[in-house]
Amino acid sequence: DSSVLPSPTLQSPAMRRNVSDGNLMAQDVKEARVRVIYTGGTIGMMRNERHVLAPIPNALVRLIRKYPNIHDEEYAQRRFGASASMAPLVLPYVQGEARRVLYQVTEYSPLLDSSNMTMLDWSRIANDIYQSYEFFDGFVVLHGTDTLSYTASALSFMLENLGKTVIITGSQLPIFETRTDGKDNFTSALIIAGNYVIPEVCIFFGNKLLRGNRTVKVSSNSLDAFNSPNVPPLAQIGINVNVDYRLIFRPCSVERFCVQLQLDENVGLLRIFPSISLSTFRAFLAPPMRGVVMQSFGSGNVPSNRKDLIDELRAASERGVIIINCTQCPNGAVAEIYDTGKVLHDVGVIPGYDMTPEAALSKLAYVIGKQEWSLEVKKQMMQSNLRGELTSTTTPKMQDYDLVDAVARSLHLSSPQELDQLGATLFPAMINAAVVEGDIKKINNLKAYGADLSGSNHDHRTALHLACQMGNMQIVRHLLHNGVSVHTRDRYDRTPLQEAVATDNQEIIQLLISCGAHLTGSSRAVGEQLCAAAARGSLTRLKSYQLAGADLALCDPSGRTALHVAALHGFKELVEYMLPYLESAQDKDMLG
Ligand code: ASN
Repeated sequence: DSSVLPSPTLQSPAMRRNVSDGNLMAQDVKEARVRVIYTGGTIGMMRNERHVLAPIPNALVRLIRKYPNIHDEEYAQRRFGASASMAPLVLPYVQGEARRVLYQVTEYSPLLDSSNMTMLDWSRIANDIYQSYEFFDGFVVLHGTDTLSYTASALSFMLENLGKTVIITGSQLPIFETRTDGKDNFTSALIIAGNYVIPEVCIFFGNKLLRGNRTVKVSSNSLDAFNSPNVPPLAQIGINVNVDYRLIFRPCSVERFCVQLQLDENVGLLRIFPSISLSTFRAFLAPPMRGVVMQSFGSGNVPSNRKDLIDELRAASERGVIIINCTQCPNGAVAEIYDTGKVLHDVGVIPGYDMTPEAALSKLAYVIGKQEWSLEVKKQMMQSNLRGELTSTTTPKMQDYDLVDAVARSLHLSSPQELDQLGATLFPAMINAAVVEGDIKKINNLKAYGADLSGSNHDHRTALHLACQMGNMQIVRHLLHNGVSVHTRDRYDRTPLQEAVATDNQEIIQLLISCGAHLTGSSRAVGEQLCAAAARGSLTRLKSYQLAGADLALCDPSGRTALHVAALHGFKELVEYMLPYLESAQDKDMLG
């Protein structure tokens, strides 16, 4: 009955808020739902009879249930009663966060050391996220560290128009050991996935949240195993969680979340070295190869005096092989500043700018896998910034914080923290004022001054909540095109979609739905709203809910449908409208 709604076991109870001081008490906190996909990796390994680490099936969840820092059994008992052993796990409430995180672990079989993972495993993860997307606020993938950057990069492309937080993490030491980084990485990933809308595939490791497709594994033994050499962390975890919202890459098209599962495996990484033989080079580029990441020296240079190699590159490119030039340097980008690099352009090699080899390789597999794109479009896409994976020379620079700087000067503020705080206070208020006035020009000016249009106010409400409430279609569309999330829930758990339903603005409802918005909360709560609308005789509201994806057959907590209520009050028009829907729902029930 609840195809668009989270499963009933995961519903949040009615909110009781401590209004007097604005602080949330632990028992008043709302809930967020996170799905954990556990694929394997050291985090869940133990030493086997050969004294080496290997994954142990069915052990992780059993351990977590006994670990009070990762699972609050008392809350689970209170919340889910006797069936608590089958119920979701509960992260104890973390002071300062808006929501308590409930999480459900899906364990893959077999659990894999990530060195054994293939592109099929990436597709399985992507598909599992896709299938359960509307039931959860965010996703955490537990994964081995060895190929984690490849998986994160691939998922960033495969998950198209992603609107929710996806975090991949793992550890260097098993979570079962006394000294482990697994516990911190896992709990921090859960907290962020449940509390922050960061619509990217990220890696959490060593107290940092990094953009997945910018990462590389840099150490086989440090607990700080990942680095993002060309982009700063999206968030840093110290005593507090500090998210740098200006860095977040947001999808800016009005399209629903979807996945591309098709990847082309005929791709490869070719690392150039002095005196590389022609036969090796030729063998590598030979069919069925369709896409190659060539890792060149320094800022994109190859031995330009090796005519034999250059001719091979030209021939491969003419055969339709897409060749991307990336640097072997851990840091920096390719640029045509030497003769030894310029030659590549002339034979059809495409600049990969500052992409990591992991990102470039998985992007090739994704782009070549797109049946609907021509070779020309594929080449164009490889040079375009699709998910924040590259900085091209044409990426415009933002006027950073000019306005805030001016106000800060007059207030004698100067430290970076004070400036950030001022920006976080000033901008949401000014954007809200512009939304109320319906002034797109002002919104654009604020953006040019460095305002984050996705920013939220003290009640966690974004400009999109307000624009939906005001019913201004033009502003709603503008905000969506600027990447403002349809999934942010405010302090009272309301989404922009609920604002649009509450004002019966059906055009806006439709637009939000086409951008991936969906109803949240329990089916019973929606059933209650439908019954309330029926009791008022409001056919418009019923239609608004239906447009937003609600099933008119949903019941309120006493088991009544809106049809019962409309009949009771004698609202003939409503009964006539609902009958066909409820009859067909009943037919389906009987068949099922
Ligand atoms: N070999 C392990 C893996 O990638 C390494 C780890 O998780 N730390 O699965």
